[in-house]
Amino acid sequence: MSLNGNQNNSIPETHPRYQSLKFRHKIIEGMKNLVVAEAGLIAHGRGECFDYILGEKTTKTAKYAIRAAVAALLIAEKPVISVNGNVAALVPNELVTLSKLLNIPLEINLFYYKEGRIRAIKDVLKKAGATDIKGINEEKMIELEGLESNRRKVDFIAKADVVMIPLEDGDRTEALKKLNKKVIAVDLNPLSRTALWADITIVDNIIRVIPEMIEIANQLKKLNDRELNDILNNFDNKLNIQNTLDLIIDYIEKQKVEAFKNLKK
Ligand code: PTJ
Repeated sequence: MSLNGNQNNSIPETHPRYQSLKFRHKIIEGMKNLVVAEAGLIAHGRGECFDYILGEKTTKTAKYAIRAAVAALLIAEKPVISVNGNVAALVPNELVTLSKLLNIPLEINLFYYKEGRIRAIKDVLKKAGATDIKGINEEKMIELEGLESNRRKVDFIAKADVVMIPLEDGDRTEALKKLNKKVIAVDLNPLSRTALWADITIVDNIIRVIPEMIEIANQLKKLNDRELNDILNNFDNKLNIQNTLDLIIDYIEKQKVEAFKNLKK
């Protein structure tokens, strides 16, 4: 079987970068269907670059952050997961599974407004089985204080106490923090403003994060609030980001030797 982005561009499964190319094509298809913004292609490329220097795997620091994130979502009174175009294109089914498992609504929230995008994303989520989708009725939206971008228009997020924001640009984390919300970010760039401002920063690819969260949620659902709070209180986001940067440095150091080992010249 092969992957068809378009008819001139089929990628065999044996291609050494098949997995990465498969997700690239999901983003390209998403852009053609209005789900993904044009800038979403560039954002994806930036993510791929950071993923490379993390070794394209879920690191132990990402696992700590994922555990803390799931604990925070389980303890929360009004949690919500914000969904943008890239996330909807990459992991719609997994996102819906997580949302149902934790009983958390998904809220469509876009940086790049374009007529028809909300509907296109809603259709993708519905097709994946979502039943609780917020952010689809413009009339019900209110505007977040201190934010100029289109992301200021929110629905359930306005009332939420914990907001998970995968693949976010710049300034919304800051605005959410000023409104006393706990923010969980998923961002492959450990030094982005979102990553640094969030309470819990998962530095990993969303395509691995959501399946891992599903697995951890199944385990943590059995714990009581005191045990969940212990997980949360033992998590230090600043230290975890610093440790992630150390892992990147170690990985690059190793690659100075390893990268050349398998080359048959
Ligand atoms: O659909 P919209 O209109 O809401 O727009 C979505 C994008 C992603 C285009 C918009 O939010 C944007 O421009 O984001 P930025 O400023 O490019 O930031 C996205 C961040 O996500 C960057 O730090 C990337 O490194 C990171 N990123 C990209 N792909 C992934 C990722 N992080 C985790 N998993 C990925 N697959």
